[in-house]
Amino acid sequence: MTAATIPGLNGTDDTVPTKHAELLAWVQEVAELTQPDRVVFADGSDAEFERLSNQLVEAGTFMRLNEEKKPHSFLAQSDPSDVARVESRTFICSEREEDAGPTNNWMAPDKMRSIMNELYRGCMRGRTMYVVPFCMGPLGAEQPKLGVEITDSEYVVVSMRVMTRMGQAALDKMSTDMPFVKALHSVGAPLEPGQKDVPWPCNDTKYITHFPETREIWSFGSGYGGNALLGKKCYSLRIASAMAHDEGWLAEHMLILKLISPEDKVYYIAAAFPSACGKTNLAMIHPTVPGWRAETLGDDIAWMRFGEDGRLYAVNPEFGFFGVAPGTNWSSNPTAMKTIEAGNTVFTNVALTDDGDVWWEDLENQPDHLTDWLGQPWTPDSDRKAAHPNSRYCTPMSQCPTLAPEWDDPQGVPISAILFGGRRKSTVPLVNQAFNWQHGTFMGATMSSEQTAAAEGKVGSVRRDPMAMIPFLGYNVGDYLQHWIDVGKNADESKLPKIFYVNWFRRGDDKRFLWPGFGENSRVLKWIVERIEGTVDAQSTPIGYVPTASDLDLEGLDVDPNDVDEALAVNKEDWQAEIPLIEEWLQFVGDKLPTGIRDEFEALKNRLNS
Ligand code: SAT
Ligand code: MN
Repeated sequence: MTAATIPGLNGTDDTVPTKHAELLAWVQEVAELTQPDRVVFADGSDAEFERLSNQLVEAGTFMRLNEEKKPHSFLAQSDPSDVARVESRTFICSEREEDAGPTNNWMAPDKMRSIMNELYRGCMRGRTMYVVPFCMGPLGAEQPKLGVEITDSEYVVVSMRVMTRMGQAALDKMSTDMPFVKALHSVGAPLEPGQKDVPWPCNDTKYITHFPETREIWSFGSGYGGNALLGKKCYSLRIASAMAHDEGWLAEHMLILKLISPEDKVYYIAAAFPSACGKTNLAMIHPTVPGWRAETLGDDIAWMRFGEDGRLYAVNPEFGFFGVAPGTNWSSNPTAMKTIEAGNTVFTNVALTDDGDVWWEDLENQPDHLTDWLGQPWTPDSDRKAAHPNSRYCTPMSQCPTLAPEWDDPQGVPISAILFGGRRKSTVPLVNQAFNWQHGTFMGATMSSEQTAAAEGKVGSVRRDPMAMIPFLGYNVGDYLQHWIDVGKNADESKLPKIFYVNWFRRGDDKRFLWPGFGENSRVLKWIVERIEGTVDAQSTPIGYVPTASDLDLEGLDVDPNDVDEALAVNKEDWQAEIPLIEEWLQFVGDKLPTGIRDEFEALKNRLNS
């Protein structure tokens, strides 16, 4: 393949920076289909970031923030219709419908390809097509997990540079024939000659589609977050979960946290909560229990494989944080604030202050006047939010002051505990330990949470979200749960992580939170570590092992002891009321529901009735 066969190629010196035949053929095919004015290979350099961010400023997509307050940082305001993942437009296009399962939208791959080929035809006219090589997880891995995103969005290119190991280094790993995930993205807004662009091009028709068998992603119409930064949910969860199923590992929606005891003993913990339920806050926790320290390895995704010693090792495939801004502040998460303030941060849909800084709900020092995320004047009297509830900061992980030194180690870190959790006002206690791996899998399988703003849908309604993976499964949920059970069966259970279920969000009669959360969650983490070490007690309840208040280190905690008791209570009537809801969910999973999960459900009912 020569440069001349790629229409519009306009790389740095008009030569292609790779000899990877399959990649070049694909680039050519996409360029012929989408008809961009230019094709550029992204190299991931500082100069490229500079050039593209200046271009975005000129186009009105980016606003450069006050250099003293937020160095080298930008604010983007999206089209008001393009603000979150669109689950109703997200598809798993496996050959057989049953392989996508009851929780995913499905369409036959051929049919989807023909619909999308029509949408893609000429869709990059008037724009530049970027070829963005990237690697999920450390570049030094024995088998680096490579991908290439083709996109017509500069916003995506600069965001991919923050969120992934992007550019020439990833391309070099691909050599001439390494397999890679093909990820095609277009905002779907071609420009006629002379037509002026809008600050946030997108299309009312949106498709976020995955072909798990061929490990491909095709996305059209949206420029935001998980819809467009295809290394994140699309690759690292939907496609990777299918890879993990085939290859015997786990691709999970989990943070990775390092805890260090006063005796300097290290414990790594992975935790799955749905989007916008505090994963980032827990990943950056400042323990309030004296002598305990914590470091951060990841806030959203964990890939876990067995090491030679039989333990489960986790790596974070990402390179940056794409965190929810509202609620983040100097008291809830000072580490995130410091990471952001170090600069190089892209904000989307937060509010702009009059002196060129950003603001969002719950951030300290609320100004008297702002420009809100829609570009309208805003004052504290306004009856709408200044920042969109799913507004985000996109910031390099390397700037995180609590980053664990082993964060880029291809070996990963051995996990001692897995936490599941969600947002529940009632029923679910502060913490609860599974009896064993299969019971823990059942806990994860029946996880529930109140809907947040991270996806379209009614905020607050309870939905089942197994392992916080419902929106991110690349295959049938029944097969997925069986895969979890099999992982346990094939392992030495004594070396497997212990499984816990937490709920920081339980409320009392007057709706107040029963547990203060944030740094005080370290008291729960301490109990978890002591359970791993076998040095602390728990009550055996019908739902699992639950501490009493006296099992927790509550020294210096300023809360009503009755609240702690209430936060820990396992109320049989509440759980009996939960049974039909779990039943309904298991029915929904259908034929592929593993017997192991059914058995655990029967055992739970028996324990509640005895
Ligand atoms: O928009 S993203 O999918 O990247 C973030 C999230 O929902 O967790
Ligand atoms: Mn997430």
